[in-house]
Amino acid sequence: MPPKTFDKPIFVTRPFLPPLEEFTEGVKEIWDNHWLTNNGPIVQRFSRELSNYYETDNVCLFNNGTLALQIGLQGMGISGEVITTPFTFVATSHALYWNKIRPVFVDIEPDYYTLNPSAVEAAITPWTTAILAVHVYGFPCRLNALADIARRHKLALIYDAAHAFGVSVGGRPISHFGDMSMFSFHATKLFHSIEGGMLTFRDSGLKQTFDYLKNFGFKSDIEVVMPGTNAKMNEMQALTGILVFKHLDRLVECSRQIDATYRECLKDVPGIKFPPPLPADVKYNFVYQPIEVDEEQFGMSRDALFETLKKYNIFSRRYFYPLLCDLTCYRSIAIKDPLLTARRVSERILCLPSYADLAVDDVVRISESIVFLQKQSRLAGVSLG
Ligand code: T4K
Repeated sequence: MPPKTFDKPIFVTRPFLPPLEEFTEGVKEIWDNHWLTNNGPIVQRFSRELSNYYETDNVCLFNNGTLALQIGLQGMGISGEVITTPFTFVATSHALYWNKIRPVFVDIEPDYYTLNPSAVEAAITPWTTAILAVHVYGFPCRLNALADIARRHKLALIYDAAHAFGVSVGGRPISHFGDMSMFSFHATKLFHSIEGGMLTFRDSGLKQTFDYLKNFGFKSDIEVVMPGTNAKMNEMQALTGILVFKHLDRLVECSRQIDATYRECLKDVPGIKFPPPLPADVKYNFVYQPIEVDEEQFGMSRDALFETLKKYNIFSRRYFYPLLCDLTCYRSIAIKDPLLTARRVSERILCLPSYADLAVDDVVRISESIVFLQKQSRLAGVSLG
């Protein structure tokens, strides 16, 4: 029997909202303070909480992750060429572009879709100044291999950790690796502050520069020491972040159960591949639910599955397709790496709905729809793609 269509759309994600009473209580404080932005008391409190959580004073908050990364690159003085991944959200390479840096796209690895260290090393030129790697879906990059390459070639190692809030490796927060990490607190993330972003960094001397750059370059009310921009987090964002933060462990646990349910329900479906379980020393956040769809084995292409699921009110997403290097704005950049893995993965990847409020019964229903479509397309003996 065909699966029942969901009454309401099930999107790939849905922001977690803290209990309204908690939010109202916090808003009263903002009203009492009459302080809305420009490093207010709640932003300062949020910053302290994150400093404690990440065990570092080298934390700087921003109004979104994209500007955090842009300013981070600028503050570190990165220029020339930066080796990066084409399998990520556009903001990663946009941040390079806004700093007039040339992105050099190289291939990813097949299991966790992070930068392939050998491909990185092969792409180094005299103009290379940094590696910008992405912990895509929160999967930690090849940390040791990348650190080794960066050290030997004297390159900065920067992580786009937009997806990796709450991830740790060997008991160390993911922010402890590399020279700088950027986290996104966008509403679509497991942990969010409506919009928001954070930099963590090794060199404490950078803090002052980042603070100047996100506030027009002001040193005092009459002294502007650099041409900064406006990238400050406001009090409403910080309040939301503080309230969501209190629920983080539960959010991760709900997402873990969703992951386990999908894996169980879809384990025997031909042509559906999950990333392998992570090494035991990785504490993961289960922020996305990526699967790969092999058209030949599944009987239907990834795109056909993506479209057909919509008929059941299930809105998955092709994060990340197309590859960045194939987008109109980056197409003119010459690419030496054939990007074989990135191309294959990008053609097959599909992120299934996953968010803390998604009931496990609904995950089972989504999975049943996928099983049904696979069987149906097999019976039809033709690809719907
Ligand atoms: N680096 C990486 C690797 C990133 O993934 C991102 C952002 C960044 C850097 C930049 O960080 P930020 O500057 O954003 O802090 C979304 C997010 O907007 C973006 O933050 C995220 N990555 C990217 C992967 O996903 P879209 O264009 O796919 O979002 P949208 O509006 O289509 O939302 C997805 C689904 O979420 C919707 O179908 C419905 C649901 N939704 C969304 C919003 C905003 C809700 O239910 N409620 C909502 O309020 O980019």
